[in-house]
Amino acid sequence: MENNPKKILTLCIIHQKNKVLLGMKKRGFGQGRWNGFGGKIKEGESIIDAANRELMEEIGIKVQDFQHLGVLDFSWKNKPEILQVHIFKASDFIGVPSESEEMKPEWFSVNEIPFQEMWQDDKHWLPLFLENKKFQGKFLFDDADNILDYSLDLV
Ligand code: 6OG
Repeated sequence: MENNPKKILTLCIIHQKNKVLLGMKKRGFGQGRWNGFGGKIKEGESIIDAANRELMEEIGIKVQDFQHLGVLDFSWKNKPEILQVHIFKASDFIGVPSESEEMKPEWFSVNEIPFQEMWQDDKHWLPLFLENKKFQGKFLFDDADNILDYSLDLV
């Protein structure tokens, strides 16, 4: 539908035992926050291909097995668009995580995840993600990216 404001995006976090690989977003949407790796799906591209393209562009790695753990809808009070973000986990990857113009990768212990420097939704769903639980949710933000309302359910 030409008026449908929903955009589909990927977000992949590498999780190995007690550590996760996050990236500091250096530019664009979410700049200055730690996050997983991902971005918008291009026309005609599968969601898995998009997840791998973004991993390669952002930190130069490739994944063979993704777990699709979550679907989150993000909206903002004064904006029409909805971002539907598909959350993926991978444990193994090919390549060496390397800094790009967009992202600076870094490993964090699962006990030291930098929630204060992440999107506010992350502290709600990352604990489920770390336990391999499947979830879906919706988050509504204000103009300053603070959560106004949310719902989060196991599926
Ligand atoms: P580009 O616009 O750079 O992709 N993303 C979010 N991630 C979290 N944790 N919370 C949010 O709450 C997010 N909104 C978007 C999806 C943006 C990347 O940022 C993710 C993409 O991986 C609002 O192409």
